[in-house]
Amino acid sequence: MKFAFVAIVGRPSVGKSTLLNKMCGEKVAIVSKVPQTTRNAIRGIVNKELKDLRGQLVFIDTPGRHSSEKKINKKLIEVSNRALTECDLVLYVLDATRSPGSEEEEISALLAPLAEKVVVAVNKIDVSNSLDPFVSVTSFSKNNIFPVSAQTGEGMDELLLALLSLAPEGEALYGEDYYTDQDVGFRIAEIIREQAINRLRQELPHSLYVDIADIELKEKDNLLWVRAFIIVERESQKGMVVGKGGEMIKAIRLSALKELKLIFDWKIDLDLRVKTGKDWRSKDHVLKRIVG
Ligand SMILES: Nc1nc2c(ncn2[C@@H]2O[C@H](COP(=O)(O)OP(=O)(O)OP(=O)(O)O)[C@@H](O)[C@H]2O)c(=O)[nH]1
Ligand SMILES: [Mg+2]
Repeated sequence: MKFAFVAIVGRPSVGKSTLLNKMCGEKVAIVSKVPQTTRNAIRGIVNKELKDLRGQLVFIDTPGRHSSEKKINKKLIEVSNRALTECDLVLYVLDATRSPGSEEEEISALLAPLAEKVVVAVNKIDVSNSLDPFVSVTSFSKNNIFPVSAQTGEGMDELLLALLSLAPEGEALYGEDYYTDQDVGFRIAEIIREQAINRLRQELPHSLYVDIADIELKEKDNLLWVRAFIIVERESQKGMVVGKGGEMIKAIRLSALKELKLIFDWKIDLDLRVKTGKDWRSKDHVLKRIVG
């Protein structure tokens, strides 16, 4: 039996969270076109038997690495760094549709000392399948670079087999029926954030977070009652999230409910509102609570 913690690292938007969801076969992490969607170390658990190898891989999805002096970016990089120090293996994800620039060279250099425990996935080969630029930018051997598509699932078994082969012997940490360790409130907040990000433009996706103010399970009705707030940085942004005649917040609420229905068996009653948390992205006490 094999067991490993595997940190998934890479630039923003390369498809780390999509890949995690594909490997888990469940929606564990939210996904969007907007860079820096993931803000937390999110665990996804995969039990797998391939060839003569059987094991449990506990993946840790991380925020995309992007150097910037902004307080929130520094926090996000810290989450990625912590996962790198705590893991047994690293899954380094690159994007086949974007030429590797200086940021990629930086990440490659950071991972070079860990080379023995790194497996490289070049993702989005459903769009572009030329691996050559990546072989030259990374110092990793070609045998350890796997072309994959998190969208179609191509290359998944080869990638998982490579990870299982490198994983140390060990016992499973989670029972067979677990695929994540996130609590219900966090998952609901993330789904609401995903639906908001996917509808809003410009700075707004980066300017918001979701706070679950109240949550109550009414067991006899099989009903989960939730009150949540979308929190924006400035008073002037509230109107854009609410939309004309409340259309935007209504659309976010309905699509979040639709997604939540796929995940949970309860009926969900969602009271969703918007409020301002002035300049929250530069406040340590807020970042401490929501990034990590
Ligand atoms: N065509 C294609 N698109 C993909 C694939 N994997 C991910 N995407 C898209 O790439 C975008 C970013 O995906 P995410 O999974 O959120 O990327 P991420 O690396 O987790 O991004 P951060 O959390 O911001 O670091 C989304 O629009 C995905 O639908 C793939 O294999 N093929
Ligand atoms: Mg992500």
